[in-house]
Amino acid sequence: MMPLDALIFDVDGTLADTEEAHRRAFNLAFAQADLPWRWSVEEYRVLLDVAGGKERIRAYWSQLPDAPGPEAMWDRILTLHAAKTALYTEAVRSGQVPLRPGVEATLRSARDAGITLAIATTTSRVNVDALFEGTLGAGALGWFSAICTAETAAKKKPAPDVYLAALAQLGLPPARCLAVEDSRNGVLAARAAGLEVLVTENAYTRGQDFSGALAVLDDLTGLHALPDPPASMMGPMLDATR
Ligand code: XBP
Ligand code: MG
Repeated sequence: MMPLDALIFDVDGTLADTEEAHRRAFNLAFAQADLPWRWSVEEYRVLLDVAGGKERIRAYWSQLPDAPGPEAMWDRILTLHAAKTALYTEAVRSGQVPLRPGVEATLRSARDAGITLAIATTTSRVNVDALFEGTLGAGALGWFSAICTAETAAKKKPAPDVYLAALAQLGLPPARCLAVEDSRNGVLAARAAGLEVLVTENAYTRGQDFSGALAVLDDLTGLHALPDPPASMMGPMLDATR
């Protein structure tokens, strides 16, 4: 394995356990729109197979008996999703969702070791900004040399587009980068972009098929127990955290 030049992080479920906040925001937006839709945790776990909040609403609505045609849906979906995003950003900006264990230490040790940081997420940019405002502060967004979001790449994970966009912005080959993900969709997207992937699973993704990942950890506090690779890839930053 080549030495590491960059770490490319997924956001939802990886930097922070945000999907519960997303689920609550979806349900609140449905209630405010007088829709009887309420996504349970178990229902949302299945719906998370569809990347992208707008696409997720469409996938759910389409299977209801009274669903209109796709064209008639889209404007209503955009309105619902905008309301959901406002509710979600308010929650995470207020600090309701902390970073996952080991994330801040990993970001800081990567910076200390001179490793470039990037983000490749399916979520909306405004959600990324709100998460940082509610955790490390908006200034920490400056730690990332590329922040690629739903607005960067139309085709969402498991398509590789958002990772390809991050690699292009970094001007780095995939062989010198490592993706950090939480879901099968994310592993498939990163692998399709030629990247090796480290998985930190969570309550929503535990048990998914992470075939193709270099290692599956509970969280980033487990970096020091990494098998090789990616341990040798991450050597400089692991030393920085010792
Ligand atoms: C996870 C997603 C997003 C979020 C909801 O993104 O698939 O759709 O669930 O956010 P990732 P939006 O794991 O790639 O960070 O409603 O803004 O899509
Ligand atoms: Mg994710």
